[in-house]
Amino acid sequence: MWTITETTFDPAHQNHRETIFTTGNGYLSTRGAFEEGYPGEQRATFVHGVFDDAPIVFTELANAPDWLPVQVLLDGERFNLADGRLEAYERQLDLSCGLLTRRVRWSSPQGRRAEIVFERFASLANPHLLALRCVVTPDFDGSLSFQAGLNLFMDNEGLAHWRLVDQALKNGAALLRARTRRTGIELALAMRCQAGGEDLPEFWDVRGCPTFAVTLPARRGQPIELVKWVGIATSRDGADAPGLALAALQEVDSFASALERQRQAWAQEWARCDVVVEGDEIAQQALRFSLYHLLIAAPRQDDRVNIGAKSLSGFGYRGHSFWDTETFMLPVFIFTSPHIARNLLNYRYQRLAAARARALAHGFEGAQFPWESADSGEEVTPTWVPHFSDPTRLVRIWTGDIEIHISADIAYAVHLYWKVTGDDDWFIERGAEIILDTAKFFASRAEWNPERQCYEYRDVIGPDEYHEHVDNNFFTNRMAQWNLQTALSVLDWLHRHAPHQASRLIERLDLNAERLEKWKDVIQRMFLPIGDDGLIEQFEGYFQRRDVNLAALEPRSVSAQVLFGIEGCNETQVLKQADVLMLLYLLRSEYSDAILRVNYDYYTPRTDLTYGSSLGPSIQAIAACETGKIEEAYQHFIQAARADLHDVRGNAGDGIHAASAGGIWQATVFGFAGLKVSDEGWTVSPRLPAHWKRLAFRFYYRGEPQCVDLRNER
Ligand code: IFM
Repeated sequence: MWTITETTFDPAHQNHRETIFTTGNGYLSTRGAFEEGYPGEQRATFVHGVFDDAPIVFTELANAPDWLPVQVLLDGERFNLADGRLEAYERQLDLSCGLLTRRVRWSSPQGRRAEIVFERFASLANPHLLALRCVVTPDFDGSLSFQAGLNLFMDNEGLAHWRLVDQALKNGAALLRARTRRTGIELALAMRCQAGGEDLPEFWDVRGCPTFAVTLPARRGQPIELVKWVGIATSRDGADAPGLALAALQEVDSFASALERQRQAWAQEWARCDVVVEGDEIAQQALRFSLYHLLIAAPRQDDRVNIGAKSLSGFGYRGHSFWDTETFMLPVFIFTSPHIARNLLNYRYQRLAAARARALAHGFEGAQFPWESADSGEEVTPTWVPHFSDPTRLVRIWTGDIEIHISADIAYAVHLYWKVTGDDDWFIERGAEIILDTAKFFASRAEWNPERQCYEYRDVIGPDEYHEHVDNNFFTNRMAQWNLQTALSVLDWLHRHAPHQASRLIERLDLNAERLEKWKDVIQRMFLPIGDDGLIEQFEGYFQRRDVNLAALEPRSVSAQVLFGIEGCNETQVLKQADVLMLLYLLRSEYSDAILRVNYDYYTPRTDLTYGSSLGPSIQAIAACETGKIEEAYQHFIQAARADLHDVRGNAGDGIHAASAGGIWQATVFGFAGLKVSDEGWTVSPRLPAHWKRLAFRFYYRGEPQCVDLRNER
């Protein structure tokens, strides 16, 4: 199951499908909009790192000048699906090689018929190259025209980010240069088009929209092919962006050979990452679809960028990154593509200075990473946004102020990368500093409660964002404690294995004896109560909140927060996503099976799994596996699998839920296969759903490729 196929075109779902059919190569992604355009489309290409200032959200990925436009005219009648008659339609994304194909049979309003096939891909072999082919087989004798162009005039839902620098014809290629209005990033597109093996003869120097055109005789049943090549580069890639864009066009020969290179490049990706499930086509498709979307968003050549919560596939969250990367996506890369994981962690390392400035601005020490991060590493969470059901009201967003667990989540990811890859050099040079400086932050952020004689974190938001301004969120307290404990053992390790770096970091971060004593004290006296029965209260006072029977509210199609309102939901025990269970998953070896079971049983019926956060179901699936509830785990897994393919929350048009994509892989590998790693090696404890016949996957452990192939014995 390597394809996603659509056999009818329904304009009501076009934005969702644009997300699903996104193509990309880790440098950029282009949504699955039609080459010729369609009313209501959300046409977009996003290039990693190309941010520009925007009101309310501070900064956003700027929708790049469009490389897609192709107009086809049958005897002068412009092909488009809003006109004429659509006689046959199929769109297919080949996940094995990132090729998007659309095949239509169309009859114009005047009755001219043709089969039109579009194919396009973003080259993985050369990230600066984009390829598009259009083959038209007319059912009439007459003329056929192609107009293939570039379009500067793209915007982000009304906000224009681009100024024209210039455009020109250079050695047969059309060159368009643009610059973002506030950040001054230059982007260059170079285009070359051929029909029937010849360059298109006409060049229309339309301002902002350079276009090549040709009109050819059309003969019934004789296919005519247009190939459009676009080179793309930005000033982030080097001083001469136009030169780089033009250079990408030098290497092209035929569409077929470029596609062959594309297949080879993708084959290498899949050789590392593929997961095989036999006996369950839905699971198989969901896994490959998720991996495909992670792979097209994964920066291979650039360690100055992160992956946004919606990857590069939509306008949602404006390209900002959250803990979604480190906690949900990064494990996939750590295990299958360590070079990509390292790039993503370098992004955080390079933003330590901004994280330090942020801690200082809040009156703390160390490094406090922002809840939402973009280019500079400063906090870019919007402070106020329009209310989801009444846009005339504003809602205060508190996550950027108080969802502090992200700093520990990043430290956790650094540690996981080190543990799994054994990359001591990177850890000594960079990773250790992240763990030490986030620990420093958590020690200074901890508040001493003299009555209880313990340390606390007051006024925070945990992973469950239905509850704001809570005290002693267990997840936050325990992850902060873990961060401090890990920092001490890292220091100890550095003293033994890299004494020079240990001294450097001690000096640079001022890790004097008094400070380290304080760390030990915070660790020892952190407020972390667990009930006699093993039940953990998510935060202080949670059990006093109104209990709601979520099951009794079915059937429903909106989240509990929409049902009860923001304040109303805050007063209930309903969770948006795993919180205590998330912690028990991350620190699994430190809590007993009995503790996991009692908390799973308590929190699962109170979690808004279908309509709450898309981050929820995959973690719930892993927790269910760990408690031996395999069929229940499978139901959670399927909920995650449906998130984007079936647009369960109705917002997939905003972009892929990239954390859920990572969670699906984790649920399979850590949940159903039960993969666990330690310093001694790795083990699996398979607990496959009854109908799965086989589960096989690969990963790297300490630089060596490993292979797991499980057959269901049941
Ligand atoms: O990071 C998540 C958060 O956990 C839930 N709200 C959406 C964010 C972005 O996906």
